[in-house]
Amino acid sequence: RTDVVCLGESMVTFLPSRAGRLADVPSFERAIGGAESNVACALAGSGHSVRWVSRVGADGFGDHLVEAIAARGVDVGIVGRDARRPTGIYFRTEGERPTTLEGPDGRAAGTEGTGGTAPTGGTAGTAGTQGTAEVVYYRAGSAASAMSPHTVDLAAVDDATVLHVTGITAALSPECLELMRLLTGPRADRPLVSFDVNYRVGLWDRAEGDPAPGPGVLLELAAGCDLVFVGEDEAAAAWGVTGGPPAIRELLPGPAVLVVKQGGTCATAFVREDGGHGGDHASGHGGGHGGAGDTVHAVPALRIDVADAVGAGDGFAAGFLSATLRGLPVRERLRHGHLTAAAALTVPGDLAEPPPRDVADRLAALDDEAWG
Ligand code: KDG
Repeated sequence: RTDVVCLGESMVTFLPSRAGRLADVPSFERAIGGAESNVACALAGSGHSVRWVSRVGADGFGDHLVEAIAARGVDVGIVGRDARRPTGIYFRTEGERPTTLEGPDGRAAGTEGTGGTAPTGGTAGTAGTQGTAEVVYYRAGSAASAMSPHTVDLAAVDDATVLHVTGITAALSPECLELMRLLTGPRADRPLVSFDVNYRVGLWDRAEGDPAPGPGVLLELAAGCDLVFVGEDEAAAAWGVTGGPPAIRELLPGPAVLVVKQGGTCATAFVREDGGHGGDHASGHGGGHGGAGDTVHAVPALRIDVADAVGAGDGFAAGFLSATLRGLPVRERLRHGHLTAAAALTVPGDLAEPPPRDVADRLAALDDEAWG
């Protein structure tokens, strides 16, 4: 049994050689992206057995993704190849850097916290300090968008302690949404299902009158999962919920564990006390008490200079999942989330080696004062 199966689309990513409009960037560097494979690579780097489940085209970009993800120690044995559909790709731009070194709130420009959501399609970094990044996808009709209950081997998906999926997949095609409904729905002997909402605005833009579901469907999918990650900002954008983490918990009471990432400030975990997956009881550690039988744990974000904000949310999920698999207390899970996110924030591109386990354990065990 594999520790974690991560299912989702990966793409060859093109990172700009300089800041500015897509129209003005003269060249790009090839990298790889894909929220779920980012989580898979970070978990493999932390010593877990991980399988990536996806589809790519029978093309050179597909070869590159499979080879690069396998080189990170992830099992790619059941990734499907599609001779008729291409591998998805996408281009990123970078906002112009500000000329002053201070952001509007007095913080150093380009500083971000680890509790944020990878802002694909949004603003990278502290508001007003990094400019707006653009994300241009070429993924409609991709090989991965043909994932469905018929093209994915459910037995291989369920042969894991944890299945990690994200809301991106739900937006790719009606077949992908059908698959997500199956994976997040009730079935015998399913793994613990972890879901990162990953609301990507550009994937949900619909023409007026389009009968396809909007981001509200992400709430329906999240409700069926055991562990859910969501940014406070994306919950507001996707579902219109304001009022902070308690209001989000009220909207999503089902998951045994709900982690709300609050931009640069904090991450808050709501853990149901009724013996659902992932509680803290064995360790004797506890946090404050929320409503409806929850224990609430909040851990401040780390403030660091950002090289590239994309991938930080995936790092957070990987760190939290790794610590969950190891049975660490909830506070430590949040700290491992922040530490792995911090590693992703310090390198260009999505992928960063997570901190070695012994180092991360030492940092996570520092006293509250060190953690702000
Ligand atoms: O979380 C990072 C991902 O957003 C990025 O790698 C691209 O998977 C991606 C997507 O669909 O936006």
